[in-house]
Amino acid sequence: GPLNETSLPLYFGWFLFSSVQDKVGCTAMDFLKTLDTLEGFKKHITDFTGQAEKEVDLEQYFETKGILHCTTKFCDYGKADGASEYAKNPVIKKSYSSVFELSLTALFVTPRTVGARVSLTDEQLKLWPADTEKESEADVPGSASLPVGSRAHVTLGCAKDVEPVQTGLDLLQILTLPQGEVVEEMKLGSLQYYGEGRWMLSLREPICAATCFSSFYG
Ligand code: 2AM
Repeated sequence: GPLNETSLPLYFGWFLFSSVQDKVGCTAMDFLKTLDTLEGFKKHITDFTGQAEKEVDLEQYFETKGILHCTTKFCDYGKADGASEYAKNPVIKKSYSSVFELSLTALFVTPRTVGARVSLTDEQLKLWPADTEKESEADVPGSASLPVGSRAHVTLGCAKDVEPVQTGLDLLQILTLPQGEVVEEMKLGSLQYYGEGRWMLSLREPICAATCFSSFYG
């Protein structure tokens, strides 16, 4: 009935503990601060500015939005396909409000978004809707062939007028491309360029992020 429908959240996901949010936020800011000073990045500056001589301050370029989290299921208050099935799934109910340690294995940047890639364990994949990557095929051709869970990420920031849903699509796009060119070995890991302003830093030491599986109503 209508009551049931209104009780569905905007989305389910893993919410980073506040201490972890600070840590991840700082790591991302340090990365952006360094990235825009690298010669290898400046060489491709037109990807971001459209003009060769212009500089970009990546820390200013991206806006941060709300509490850091990894969305598992976007429900749109019940309007999204499969929302109520997901919410009713016993595995979801059982895991609700439990603590999970997510492994953040890479940071990525595009002219639209900045995010962290999340590598899910088999246990965590049980909370991940199995058709996510297949349903992304229309937006990002090639997604359907990627392993389940490939879209898992934490949005760290979006460029002006860009919605956070873009972050997962940007990640999927990078993952469908051939290995990027290694441009720099940074303290945090190796930095690869994938063309068209797409950068990915594979972290030497993944960030272990304590989270709570829950939902957001807004
Ligand atoms: P995100 O997971 O990339 O951050 C509220 O908008 C949250 O739901 C955001 O976290 C956002 O993106 C996610 N979201 C919005 N629309 C979505 C969609 N169509 N599919 C998956 N996630 C979506």
